[in-house]
Amino acid sequence: MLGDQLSPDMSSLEGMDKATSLVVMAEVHTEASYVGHHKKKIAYIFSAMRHHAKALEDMGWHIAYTRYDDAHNTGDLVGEVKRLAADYQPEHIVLTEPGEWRLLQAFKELAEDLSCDLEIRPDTRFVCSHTEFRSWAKGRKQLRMEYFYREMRRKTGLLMAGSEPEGGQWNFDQENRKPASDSLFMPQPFKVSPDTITREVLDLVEARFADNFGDLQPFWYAVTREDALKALDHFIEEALPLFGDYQDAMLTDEPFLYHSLLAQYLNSGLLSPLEICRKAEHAYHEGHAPLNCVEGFIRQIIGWREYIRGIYWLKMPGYVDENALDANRNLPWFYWTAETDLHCLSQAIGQTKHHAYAHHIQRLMITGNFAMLVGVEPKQIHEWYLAVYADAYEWVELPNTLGMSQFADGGLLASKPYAASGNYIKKMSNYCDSCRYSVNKKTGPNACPFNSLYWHFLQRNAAKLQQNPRLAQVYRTWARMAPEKQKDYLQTAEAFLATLQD
Ligand code: FAD
Ligand code: DLZ
Repeated sequence: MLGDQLSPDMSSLEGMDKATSLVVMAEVHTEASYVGHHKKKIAYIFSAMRHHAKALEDMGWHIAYTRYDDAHNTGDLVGEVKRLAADYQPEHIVLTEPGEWRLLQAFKELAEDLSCDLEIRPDTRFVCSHTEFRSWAKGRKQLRMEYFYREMRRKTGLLMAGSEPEGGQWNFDQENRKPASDSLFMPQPFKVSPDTITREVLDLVEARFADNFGDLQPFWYAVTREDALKALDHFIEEALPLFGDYQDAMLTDEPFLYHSLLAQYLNSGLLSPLEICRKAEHAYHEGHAPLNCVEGFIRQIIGWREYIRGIYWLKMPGYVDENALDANRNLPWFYWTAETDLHCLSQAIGQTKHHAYAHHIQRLMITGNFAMLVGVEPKQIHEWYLAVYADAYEWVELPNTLGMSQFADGGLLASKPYAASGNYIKKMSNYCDSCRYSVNKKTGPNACPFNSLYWHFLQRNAAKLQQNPRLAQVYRTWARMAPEKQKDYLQTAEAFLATLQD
């Protein structure tokens, strides 16, 4: 049972006899170091694993749990299975398929080596199976989330009035995406005090991962299913009624706004997608939360999350190497320190360091947008996102980064690059008020760098992007610009790019 398989109803346990089976779980060096994970992410996974092992034991399962510092720990998941298989001589080993391609390959190779049978079962915690996604995608010229999402609504019956969508529309986004005002009441996240198990893990992480990115303290995540359910109830009660309205907003020193903070619980298995969506749907039927918010929230989970997973398994293993825009700059060093005078970046990266969390628009339109505009190599920014967020596993992080935020798949996932100048940031946040750069200035040393980088990006990639119908208007604007103005933009961007340190 892997570190993100912490659900009570894993397919690997189905039909197994508690009396004769052994559940194997292992904290291992290779998983804790394939990228330099945030300290909080490691602490979260290890503590949730230890709590889950205890919960399974309380349910009557026999557990072989390898702790990170155990003398016999081989340091690797495959190594642990081999070691225990040699000790226990099982007739049969059962695994729910890993969420990451590299681990699935490793276990398939292990199966060749073992003297007993290794059965890999589908992960039934998702709404859409691999086969179903493949058959939906087959033969379509373009894959678009919106149509997939409608299928998932029909399949689950969520927010359906018979065969029609509740409220007569599938999507209420035109009512969402308002900028937030800092006078709004902000709900605080659900926080749990570390218990003895978590405190032991925090000591371990402090000792063994001292040089990893991020602040370990304060640590307040839920690490049990019971507490994750409380976090879900807290979100529904406090934040869901305004989730949609302020989904895309950003405010200085407000890292969470009306977001759920549930992705890490969902991705590691403490919560299931359908239980979350059913509770949100119930809040709508009870009159507690409006349709635009509940529909928007449910779409993120049965729409985006499932769609992203489908793309990952459809396109791996080649997907990770895609680089459609031939971007090759090293990741700027400030992504690890938050020390930059661009206030929006320092806010998004600073809270990432502190909480291992940033919400979607910060990931997409601040750190992702900037990396794409300056031309960071997709693999480097992919490894950064995989390392720094508590909810990051490759199956969900990679398509979001490579496809949605960097356009490195050439438009498979997004119909146009999510490139934006400072204007977007000004509209959706109050970051620009506290920035040393002026968002209203277009060129020169005091102008918001996003303004000139935007045009530099479009000009640099014109051969690849100007045929895109969704970019026709911006390329016409560029073509109509006076040559002196174009030169100013490009020179301002070049001067800024020359200051970036990796
Ligand atoms: P909320 O805003 O409250 O949304 C509710 C839920 O919807 C989330 O918990 C999540 O499960 C789901 N969701 C929303 N958007 C997406 C999406 N695009 N893809 C998948 N699920 C989604 N999400 C991850 O779970 N893990 C990642 O490693 C990850 N990496 C990302 C990298 C980039 C560059 C971008 C642009 C997005 C990434 N996302 C990732 C998607 C999204 O940003 C996070 O799911 C969200 O910010 C998590 O915070 P939350 O739980 O408060 O989400
Ligand atoms: C991310 C992670 C970490 C940090 N540590 C472990 C671990 O020690 N043991 C484990 O079983 N899983 C861990 N994981 C999760 C895996 O790296 C991997 O991302 C998922 O299992 C993929 O489905």
